[in-house]
Amino acid sequence: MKTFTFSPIALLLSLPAVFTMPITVSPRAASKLLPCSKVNVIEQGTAPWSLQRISGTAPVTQNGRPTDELSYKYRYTELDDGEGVEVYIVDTGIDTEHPEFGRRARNAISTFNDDLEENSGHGTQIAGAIGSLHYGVAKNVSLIGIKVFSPLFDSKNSTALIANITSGVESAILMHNARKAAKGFKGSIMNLGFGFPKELFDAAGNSDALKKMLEKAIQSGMHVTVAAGDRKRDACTDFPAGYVKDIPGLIVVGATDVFDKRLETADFGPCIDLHAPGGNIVSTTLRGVNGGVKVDSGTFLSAALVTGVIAGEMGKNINLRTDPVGMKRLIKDKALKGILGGVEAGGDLLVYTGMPGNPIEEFV
Ligand SMILES: *[C@@H]1O[C@H](CO)[C@@H](O)[C@H](O)[C@H]1NC(C)=O
Ligand SMILES: *[C@@H]1O[C@H](CO)[C@@H](O)[C@H](O)[C@H]1NC(C)=O
Ligand SMILES: CC(=O)N[C@H]1CO[C@H](CO)[C@@H](O)[C@@H]1O
Repeated sequence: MKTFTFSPIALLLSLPAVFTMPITVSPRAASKLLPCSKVNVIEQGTAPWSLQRISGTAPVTQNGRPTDELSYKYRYTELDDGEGVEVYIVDTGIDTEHPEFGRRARNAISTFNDDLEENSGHGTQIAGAIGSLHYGVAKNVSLIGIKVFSPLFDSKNSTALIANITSGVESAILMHNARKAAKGFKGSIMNLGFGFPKELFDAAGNSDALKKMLEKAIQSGMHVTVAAGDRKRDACTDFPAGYVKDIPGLIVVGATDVFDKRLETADFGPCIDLHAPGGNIVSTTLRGVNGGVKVDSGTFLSAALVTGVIAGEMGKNINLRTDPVGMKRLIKDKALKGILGGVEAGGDLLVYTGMPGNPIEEFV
């Protein structure tokens, strides 16, 4: 039997000792990836509550701790650190020099033809929740910024706004297709952490362009995660979330708080596939702002967590790497069922990495 050494990430984070426990992985993945049925479980004792919640079956016990304290426990394995998986973040770009990303982040394209610099922080928050060292689910993914929003440009022109998003999505598809034949390609995920009301698309006069492009993304074998929207209304009326009715391969993510209740500000309803933590989520932001750390709430953060979970699954389920529909089924099958509050209108599932049991909590 092969013995695993300490994961470099555990050293980087100065985590408690790595311990080994048997975990269940699908037999197909096991035969391909594992010399035996044991794999190291890494426990990060300095995690945000959101990472503890997605990697255990039990609700988070705060025991007096604030939600933004970094003392929760995240358990994962070397197989689900997302190594080699490429995540296209269609947003405001990424602060790629942020030390939380190591050398794993880059900005590929800006639809503004500018210097690619991230001027908002929003895209960096998303990138952090997906794959930063301390706040990220998949601590070894490749993060690729596709800049389609910028506070420096007029966003009131809906035609230009939709054109930019559509063009950014198209760029991601082209890059994904170009990478498909490359040696060691492990698959791609497109993260869409935004939602706009239908009226905006109507005003833009080309409401189907983005939808068609997203259909193409699914057909080309990209996994696509979508924020449900944060207008406190039916997610079917916000887009791209509402496209899930016509493009069932999209994964629409609602948001919950630390009590496993739907986040009050989040969209709801039958267009939600599943929920993930989205209230008071600690993540990265621009290095120049508050030391590069930000606590924030919204479905853009819950969708990012699901992106990270999918990246993890891609390490374990090789057969689903370019099968968005199959991956969506797996993610929904593994999710915790019937435990959420405030989700009567739909999506009573909480994303779960499948890590058995719960961390041992010791309070003094
Ligand atoms: C990511 O994976 C690469 C390749 O396996 C490895 O060399 C590197 O140490 C890993 N990085 C982290 C932060 O785990
Ligand atoms: C809005 O953007 C479109 C596409 O970039 C452009 O053709 C149009 O002139 C713009 N409209 C206004 C009012 O600036
Ligand atoms: C590719 C594309 O449509 N780019 C547009 C993005 O938005 C700005 C205005 O905010 C336009 O000037 C670009 O042409």
